Amino acid sequence: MTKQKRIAALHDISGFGRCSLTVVLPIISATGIECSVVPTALLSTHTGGLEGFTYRDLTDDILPFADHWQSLGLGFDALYSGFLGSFKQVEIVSEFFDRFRTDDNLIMVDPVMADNEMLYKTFTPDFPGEMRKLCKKADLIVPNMTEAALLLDEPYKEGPYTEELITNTLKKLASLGSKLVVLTGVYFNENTIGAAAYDRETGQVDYAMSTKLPGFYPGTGDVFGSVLLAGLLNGKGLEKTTKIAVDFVAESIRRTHAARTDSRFGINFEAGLGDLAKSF
Ligand code: PXL
Repeated sequence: MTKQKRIAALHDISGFGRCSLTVVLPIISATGIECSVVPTALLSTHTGGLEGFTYRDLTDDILPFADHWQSLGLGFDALYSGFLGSFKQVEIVSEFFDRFRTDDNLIMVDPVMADNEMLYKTFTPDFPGEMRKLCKKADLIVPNMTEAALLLDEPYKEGPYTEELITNTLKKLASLGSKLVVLTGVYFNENTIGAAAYDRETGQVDYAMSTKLPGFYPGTGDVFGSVLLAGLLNGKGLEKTTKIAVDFVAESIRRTHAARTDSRFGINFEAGLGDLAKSF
């Protein structure tokens, strides 16, 4: 019998708007992996264009979760962090990683803080420096192009990009500390967009592209990251998994676009879960 894999996901719960744990949990479960959650904050909606959201910080609950889980002897095949609300929270998540890191588990940090050249509303300009420290502890980081610029303390560059620029960016990001980097929002022309994956040990760079559709949808990074991590834990390999994740996001955007849903409500990933489950 194969061992049941288990991920600990440290993200907020945004009650409405399809991002963070309302996306991570169903996707990871659909791929046959157990998903334990450490909610970092509780919001009524995400912060991307929906006004008047409530926000309850849950930082003080994180280490008590860790204490209890350690007392139960729990272990995780991967630790996956996303939206973190404050400097203190980043420090505590860093301690959580120290407590649950083993020789063979995978730590994935999605440095959620910005998109489209802008920091999300709840962050101050010094936050990227703190996130950079957390990235050092990761085996894999998954920034978008805006987050990459912030992590590298460089000005954001408009696309279309060249392969040379993307390869240099991947290498600089890997020098922050992680062995693997998957960069999203990569495009070489106006018709396609996707991700670039880099393995520092082999030096290999792989691209996965899909047709570009207009519009901006919150939560796509969380959908992408969840499929990516589930694929890696299911032994698909970095290149193939990046392609699966890019295609899954593209198909979800296509569905949402066709239905003309309010883009702030997130992407329709639900209709793709059945096929995703079968492909794993
Ligand atoms: O998907 C990223 C995300 C997660 N959590 C919250 C957010 C966002 C992006 O806007 O606001 C609360």
